[in-house]
Amino acid sequence: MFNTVSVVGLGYIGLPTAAALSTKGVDVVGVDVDSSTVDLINAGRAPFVEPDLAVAVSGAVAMGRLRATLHPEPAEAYIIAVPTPIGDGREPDLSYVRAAAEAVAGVLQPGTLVVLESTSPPGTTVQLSRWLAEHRSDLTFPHSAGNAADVRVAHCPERVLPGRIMIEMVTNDRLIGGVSEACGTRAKALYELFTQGQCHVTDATTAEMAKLSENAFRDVNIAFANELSVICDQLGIDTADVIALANRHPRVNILQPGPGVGGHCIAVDPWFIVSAAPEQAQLIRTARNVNDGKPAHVIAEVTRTSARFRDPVIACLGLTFKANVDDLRESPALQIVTELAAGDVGRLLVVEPHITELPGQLAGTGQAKLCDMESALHEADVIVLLVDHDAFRPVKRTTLRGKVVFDTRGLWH
Ligand code: SAJ
Repeated sequence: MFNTVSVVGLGYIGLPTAAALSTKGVDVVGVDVDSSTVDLINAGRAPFVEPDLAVAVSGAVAMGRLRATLHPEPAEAYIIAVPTPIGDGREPDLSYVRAAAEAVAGVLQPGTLVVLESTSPPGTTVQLSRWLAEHRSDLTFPHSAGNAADVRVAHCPERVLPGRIMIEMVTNDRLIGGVSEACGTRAKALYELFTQGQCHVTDATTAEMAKLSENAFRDVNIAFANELSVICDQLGIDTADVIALANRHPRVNILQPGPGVGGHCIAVDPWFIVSAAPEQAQLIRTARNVNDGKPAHVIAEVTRTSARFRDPVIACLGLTFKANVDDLRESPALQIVTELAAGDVGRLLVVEPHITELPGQLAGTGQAKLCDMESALHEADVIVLLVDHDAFRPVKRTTLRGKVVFDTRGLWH
């Protein structure tokens, strides 16, 4: 039913989607503005680490089912998976979606489907239809022509968890939001090619809001755990004990506190809701602020304790935004270590098994060095566990004896 599909934006979502589609007998043309990404993919390599992705990409390219280009070519369907960041004022920045719309508009034909996968504020998919229409007065679009439109436009928000993308890409249910009913039906047919989960069809704006609600739900629940941890620190009570015991109730399931919430999704998407309904989004805004405030709490505690030592050595375990990934984007751990370095709090020994060199912002301070776990734990006066990597789990309790330990994740509890 679809012979050629184009995926616009070959990042954490677009490339795995392109690889998944190419296993279903579809010819996939990936489009990206970054020529080094395009070259790498055409050489059969993935530009970032995600379990099972490298083998999927090399297989798809070797079979001739996947290739990458800088400019869109005619296809039966386009999947747009570009970033939707927030600007300085925490307003959604839709410039990448608009640029993608402008890039594909010129190659649209009657019958083409355009799907927006990027997490987007309510109304963006309808706006995408308008942006496409601005460039093609010869075609009709669903925001004005409904089911009769030449071009079909839908939203199908990505829902995969980094670290499990290749599995969840296939097994998760999908939300399909059509700008018209016909758009929803067509988009469902595309996703049913490679999805084993159910495809739930609704309108575009409901699908946008449902996706944002998923991430806001998680953010609010993590904020609850983070606020509890700050309260327990203040009262001298062990947070991990409190949560473990409270979770023995059949209807209580408190998430894990941490050094803050990172990544490019949960720390960003709730702001789209706040920006769409600033008066009403009280709890969602507060949760964001609670989670954004957590790194400062960790920094203050570590700074206060380290001041008790002469020339303190501080082991910082983990830099990534969450466990078992190599992704440093919006990482609270990186923010904490960078600020400890800038504040000259002590000599910092950074243990991060998923990277090979310190990021520039940290290396530049001269206060931190990348270190293996054994020597960092041996030398340290203060140990700050920031990421719950599996590699940190088997630390012997005797190694920690006599040191001040901040286990922000409750990993060693
Ligand atoms: N975190 C905690 N405590 C917890 C769980 C997470 O502090 O109990 C922290 C993590 O360490 C990390 C941040 O929250 O810093 C976010 O991590 P995550 O694993 O909860 O989520 P993401 O950002 O990797 O992926 C989320 C997922 N959304 C939901 O689970 C509702 C994923 O399914 C989405 O596809 C993704 O956002 C996205 O792209 O929107």
